[in-house]
Amino acid sequence: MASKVSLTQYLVEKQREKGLIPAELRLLLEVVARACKRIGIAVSKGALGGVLGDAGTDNVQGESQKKLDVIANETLLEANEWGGNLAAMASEEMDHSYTIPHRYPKGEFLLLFDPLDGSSNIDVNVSIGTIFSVLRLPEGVLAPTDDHFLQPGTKQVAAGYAIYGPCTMLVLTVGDGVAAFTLDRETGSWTLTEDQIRIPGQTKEFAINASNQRHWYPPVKRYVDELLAGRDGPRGKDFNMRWVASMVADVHRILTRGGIFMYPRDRREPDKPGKLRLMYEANPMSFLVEQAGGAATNGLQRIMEIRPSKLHERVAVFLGSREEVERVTSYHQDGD
Ligand code: AHM
Ligand code: MG
Repeated sequence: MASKVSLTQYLVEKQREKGLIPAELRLLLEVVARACKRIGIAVSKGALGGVLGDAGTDNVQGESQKKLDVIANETLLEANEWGGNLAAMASEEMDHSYTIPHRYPKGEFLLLFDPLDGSSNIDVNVSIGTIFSVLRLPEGVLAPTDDHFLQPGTKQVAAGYAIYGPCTMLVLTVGDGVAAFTLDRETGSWTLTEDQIRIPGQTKEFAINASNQRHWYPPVKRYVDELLAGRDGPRGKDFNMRWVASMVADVHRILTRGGIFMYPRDRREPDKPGKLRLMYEANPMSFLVEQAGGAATNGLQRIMEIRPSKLHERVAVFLGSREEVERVTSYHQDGD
């Protein structure tokens, strides 16, 4: 391989030499990457592009949408609907799945995305991103509906995210490890900058929104209290805390240098299983983290084995360095 490997070369190798992915999936991922490039350009224009601020609408979960939430959603839909490799798409920003219109050829894959993750950071110029996941349309299905998306994360054939930070990066798995590509803004191409990313098993860094502390259930409180006790506590070492409030940025840091990310369910809404969305956030991030040697649970079970019951299902999330995720999960054994 040439010294600089492009996204296309990387995917062609997975397709041709390793026989890991069909050509249709490669083409689909290239279109997703192209859409992310476009979203990244819109993000980087900021106030000059008129993309900041509220859109004046609410999404299906009653959250107010930012202009960029809407722009990113439309960019992904438009880029992907005519490619011929998809049967339908589902988005955090849409009530129901979007079936590929009849005027375009239909493929065998389903694409899910959180078009703009970290919306609260858009207007303050802090890293945000796009998260995506690819499933197969179940065999024999001619007209896909929301129900056909309700597959456990173990069925994902690809997942990844684009992060719009100081540089724009694409982090991807097709089930053969995790690779990171950096966008060369001058040539417009994605260049492989890290392959086979590994998350260290141990860490000294954790990420949680500590302002919710008073609402936490005992297992999470116990785990974080032990971290905060530092070298004099049961863990015998000092821990550092980081919370960007963009899952993409927090997970990117963990893939880069280790750590644990937590968004637990809490007492504010005892009937809700958490804040983050299983299909658009937790499953794709869990696939990446597991492929990098880490772990991801909801405190009770492996996230990727959860059988979703609805498209916009929420879930508690503990992911990152394996030993830490196993520890906090073990604290949940007697329930919370
Ligand atoms: P979003 O998809 O609407 O942006 O919400 C998800 C985000 C995550 O990126 C992040 O981890 C979390 O919400 C932050 O939540 P909080 O503001 O409660 O700290
Ligand atoms: Mg999100």
